[in-house]
Amino acid sequence: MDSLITAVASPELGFPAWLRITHFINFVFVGVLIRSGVEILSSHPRLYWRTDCGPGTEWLRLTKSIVPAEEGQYMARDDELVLPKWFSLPGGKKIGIGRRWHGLTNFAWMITGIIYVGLLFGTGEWRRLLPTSWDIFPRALDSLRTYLTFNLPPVAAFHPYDALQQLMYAFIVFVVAPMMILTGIAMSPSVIGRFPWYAKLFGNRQGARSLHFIGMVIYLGFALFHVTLVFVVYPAHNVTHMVFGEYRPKQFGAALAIMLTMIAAVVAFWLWQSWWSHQNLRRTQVILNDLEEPIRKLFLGRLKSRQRGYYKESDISPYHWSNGRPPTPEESPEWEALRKDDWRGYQLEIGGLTNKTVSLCMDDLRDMPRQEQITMHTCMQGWTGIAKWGGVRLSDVIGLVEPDEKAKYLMLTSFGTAQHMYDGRPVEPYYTCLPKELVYEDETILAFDMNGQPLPMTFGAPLRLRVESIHGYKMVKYLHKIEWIEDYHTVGDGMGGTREDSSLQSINARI
Ligand SMILES: Nc1nc2c(c(=O)[nH]1)N[C@H]1C(S)=C(S)[C@@H](COP(=O)(O)O)O[C@H]1N2
Ligand SMILES: [Mo]
Repeated sequence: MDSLITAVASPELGFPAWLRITHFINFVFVGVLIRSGVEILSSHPRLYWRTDCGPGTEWLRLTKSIVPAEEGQYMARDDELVLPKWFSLPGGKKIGIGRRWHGLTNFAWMITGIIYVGLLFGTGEWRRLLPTSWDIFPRALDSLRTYLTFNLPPVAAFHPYDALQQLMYAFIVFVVAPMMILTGIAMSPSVIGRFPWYAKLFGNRQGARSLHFIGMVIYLGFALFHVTLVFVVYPAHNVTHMVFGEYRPKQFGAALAIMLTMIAAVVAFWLWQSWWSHQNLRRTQVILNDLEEPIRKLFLGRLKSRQRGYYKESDISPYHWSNGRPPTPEESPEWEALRKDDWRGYQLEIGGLTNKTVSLCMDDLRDMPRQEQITMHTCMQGWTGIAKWGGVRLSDVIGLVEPDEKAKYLMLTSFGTAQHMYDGRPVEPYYTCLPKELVYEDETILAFDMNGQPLPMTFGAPLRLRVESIHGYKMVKYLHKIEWIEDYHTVGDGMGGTREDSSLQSINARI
């Protein structure tokens, strides 16, 4: 049998070093992607085909919690699951860190993939994966029948894989992997804010999110099947090929030991990532963020939302999720008093590093040129909702004052407070810092109307920020004041906003 295997092993379709190395790196990265992906999913453990994410419209619900039908009763934050640290990356409801691991690893994984596919075609090795004749299908069926009856196809059927495995590998490399990349891109509010049609390719953004999840399930199922086959079907052949690049039947034991050690090391690395992330969450946040920032700037930095005119009234979501409750009378007696008086005494303060300070009441704001836009809200936790927002352009409002040369960020502060603080200290007002390019986007507005009505309490009355090319956590509700500042490091905990300070998100909310 040994001689037979040697005779069959095709001369050019071997197991060259680049193939074995990229295969190994891919194994490491896919594990990281799945573990961090699970962390991301756990922050909104529901999957939909509809954009509005209404209660009961999930096709898959991974939590026992039931969402009440009435808007504003249940906050997205209440819905987050806490996963064990060994299970997800980093575990323990740290979605901000999970997202950064996912993004960074994804980038490295794609580069590995490009190198791998480039070399496949450059060396002629593509023939190991891509079938060259239709009879692959009947042959794969034959293989399947053989496996299902607990038999093995003859060694002669492997070139270097049998037809069934070849088809599966080709499917994973040329169908599932590209699908994961394409659906992953649709997760970015910058991409679908600029190109709303892109999400439509998958039905809508929730369709893309669901397909992304299904792709992960396929990956997991495939991994299980694939690993089983490696160890069940001519293991000596597979394992020595994977380790040494050639068939060395006498060294099967050594090859197996090397391989199992490497697998154990990878598993240890995965667990170490969770442990290291939790060691010092702030350090982890800063390091991962700094590593990812240039990539985000390069690919997403210039994308500005262009959703006006794309969505129609009929696209407006019948249900819209919320995050962040209105301030309680204890949190903000001021807001409470203004609300009782129907916002008559409300004054939006605009100042900071400026030539003067200006206050605007609701009537002043309503007298300014009005902008209306039907846009999709994407919360970084995963849900979306489409609504019609009416208000004034932020650039018009801050155009009333002249910022200093030093002013680089616009800080917007709420009457409401953070839902919790990172270190457990008493909750502070919710705030965010926006870099200039977001401040001056066409579709960045201060909204006082939602779906043709004055802004409801849950959604930020009397005034809230809308920046349509980024995630929802920067869109301050119950807006109190606006200030030009020099540097966001000097306010709050220095990370750029409440969600950045307390939930370890990144100030660049484009992905
Ligand atoms: N004041 C305040 N604004 C806030 C929040 C908050 O907790 N407090 N949550 C943010 C987050 S994470 C999201 S997704 C959106 C949700 O907006 P919605 O409740 O209007 O849907 O508000 C943002 N603005
Ligand atoms: Mo959010």
